[in-house]
Amino acid sequence: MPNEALIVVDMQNDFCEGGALAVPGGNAIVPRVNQLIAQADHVVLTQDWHPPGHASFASSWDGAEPFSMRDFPYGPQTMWPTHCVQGTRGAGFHPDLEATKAEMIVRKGFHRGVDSYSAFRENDRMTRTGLDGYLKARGITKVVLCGLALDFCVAWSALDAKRAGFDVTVAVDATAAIDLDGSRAKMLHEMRQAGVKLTPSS
Ligand code: VGL
Ligand code: ZN
Repeated sequence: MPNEALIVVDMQNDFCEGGALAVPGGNAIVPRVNQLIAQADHVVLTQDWHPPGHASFASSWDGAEPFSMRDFPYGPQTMWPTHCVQGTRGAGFHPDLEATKAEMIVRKGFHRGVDSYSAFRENDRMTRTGLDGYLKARGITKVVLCGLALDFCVAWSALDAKRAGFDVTVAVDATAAIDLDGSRAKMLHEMRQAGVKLTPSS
């Protein structure tokens, strides 16, 4: 459909097996993601793109453990292993991802002190990436999301897309989850509550 865009979230080496923040099942979804790309009229890719020493890295703080929580000026923030550093191989797209057709690549997480799970709004919930305006300027009313990780960047992007007024579907079979402290079930529930469509439906 011409008014529909596929948003492929963070299909990067560091989020796949062998990467710094590997999501179990990340490599396995690439063929399914490529199928969705082949069927789509418009494709947007997102790319997690952190400067060295980013505030979301446990390594940026004395004594912070990866996967622990830390209070940030904007609220609680998970401490992640160092990942997707700008210009590194880990920040690159999965080598088998069919990226050629992408019309737009949204980079996020480049402000040193603010993380950005969502492709629309950074974790301070204030700073906007511009994707909302870009899609609307192009007449897009419906978005389909896939990629990594289901319970962080895909879910936050889907919820923000819904808040921004788009018709939103998540292709769950083309995602994989980190599942930190039950985050997979929690975010699936939040998405359903918000009116995000989940396919294949269960
Ligand atoms: C992501 C944690 C940190 C994601 C990005 O793509 O889901 N998760 N940065
Ligand atoms: Zn990140």
